[in-house]
Amino acid sequence: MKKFYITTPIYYVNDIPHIGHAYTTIAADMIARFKKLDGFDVMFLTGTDEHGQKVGKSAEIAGVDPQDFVDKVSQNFKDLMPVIDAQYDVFMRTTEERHKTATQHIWKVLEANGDIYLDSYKGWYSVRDEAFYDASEIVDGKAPTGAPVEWVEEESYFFRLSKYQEPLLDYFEKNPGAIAPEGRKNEVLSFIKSGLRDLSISRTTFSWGIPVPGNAKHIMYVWLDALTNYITAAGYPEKMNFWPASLHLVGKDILRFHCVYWPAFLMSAGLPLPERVFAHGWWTAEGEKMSKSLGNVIDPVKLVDEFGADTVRYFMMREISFGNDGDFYLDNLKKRLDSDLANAWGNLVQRVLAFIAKNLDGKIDDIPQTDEEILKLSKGLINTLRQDIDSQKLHHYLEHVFELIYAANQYVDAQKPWTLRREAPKRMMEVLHVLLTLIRDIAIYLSPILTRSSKKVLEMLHIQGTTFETLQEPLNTNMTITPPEPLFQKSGV
Ligand code: ME8
Repeated sequence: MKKFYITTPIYYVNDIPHIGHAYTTIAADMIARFKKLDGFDVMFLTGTDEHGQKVGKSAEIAGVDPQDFVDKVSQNFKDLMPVIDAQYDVFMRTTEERHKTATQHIWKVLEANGDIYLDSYKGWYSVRDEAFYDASEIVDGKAPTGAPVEWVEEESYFFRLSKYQEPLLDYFEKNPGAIAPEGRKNEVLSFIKSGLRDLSISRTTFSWGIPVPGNAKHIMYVWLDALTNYITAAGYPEKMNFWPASLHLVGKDILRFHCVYWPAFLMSAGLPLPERVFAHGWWTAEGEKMSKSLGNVIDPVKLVDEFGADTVRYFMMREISFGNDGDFYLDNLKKRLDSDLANAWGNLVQRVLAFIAKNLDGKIDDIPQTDEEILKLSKGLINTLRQDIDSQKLHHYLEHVFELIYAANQYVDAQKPWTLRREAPKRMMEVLHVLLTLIRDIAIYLSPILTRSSKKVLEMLHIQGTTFETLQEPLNTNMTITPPEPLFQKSGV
């Protein structure tokens, strides 16, 4: 069985989860579910990043022991998963013992390869970004991200990042699909070309982290610790079952860490590089950057409470092109719910199933598959959708499925089963057979994103345990369709 390993970033436990965290997780979940239906052996990893100064400070402000603090906040992230219906395979916490072992191991390997040396660091550090910044990057006394920075002078271990400048450029030239979208790749390449300086990878002024092997005065840089989670989860330092990762999904804010530092660490450790890093865009809320101080942070739990997981998942993946930035307008979510989910998809299911339940006692004849154009369209769609998933064009995926939904609704309007019932009952049966097959196929195609309502539709058709192979099977007509409940409640705007 072909393997597919997909990851989200592991989220900082300095605060409760917000819609941005839900976003990456839903995207990864959609891809992981698709790959599972497509016959892959999938590992979907998510989790929490629990060390470092930022988390340590948050624990201090809360007046709680850091371990108790991270246990509590990490649980909030874990609890989010069933709410947004994200079916992860592994939830990694960087305070787990196996992760400490893996991180100390990789440190020793980098050291043995001559890539770590002791010196002192003098420069800017941003706790919010957990990043070192070069003086040339500081704008108006702030990091390029707008985060505050502080001056740091301390003894520090360094990683010979400069040594990997050419190998990285060479690698990305030979592997053009390794960073996407293209614009992000160009950003990474120009950052590397501007000259890589050795990277400080330990701190001595706080203690919340993994100690450097052999010199416990030093705590490992939180990004070396965090990035290593991707291989800890795969079994490192033992034999790894799932490595290299097929896809690291990240936000555009953490490109440098994933596309410069991480591949350089892996090269030094003699490990293969991830096949692809895809950086998606950033959500704002009704035109503003989401921030605690503005009080406009969107809580995914409240949103799901009000609209249901399917609507939130669908909206986030459909509303903006995956890779671009987007603005979260509640009105747009309501519009999508009403027009796409309720009026187009919900109505197709409703009108066809209700017709069969009401007029035919829920029974249709077992007639051979008819040779309708629309069925060919549906069967062929899987190839397009595979391409959409493999290029992370998640919005196109949904557009393509909805084109089929619109075509199916037009087919109902054109064939008029209610007229055929009187005039040509055999043809009516053919049409309904086609329509139920289409509804089954669409529900399967939508199941990576509309996880709950697709399951409901398949249950209405008495189908269980589908994969994409089901698409090629004839419809089972040995069942009774009962009057359907509406799939979606309109928002009422
Ligand atoms: O960076 N729009 O954790 P983090 C879209 N621990 N995505 C958003 C978002 C927004 N407004 N806000 C957050 C870290 N995200 C590190 C990662 S990985 C080895 C360590 C998502 O809690 C997006 O995926 O700050 C972003 O990259 C991530 O959350 C940052 O999460």
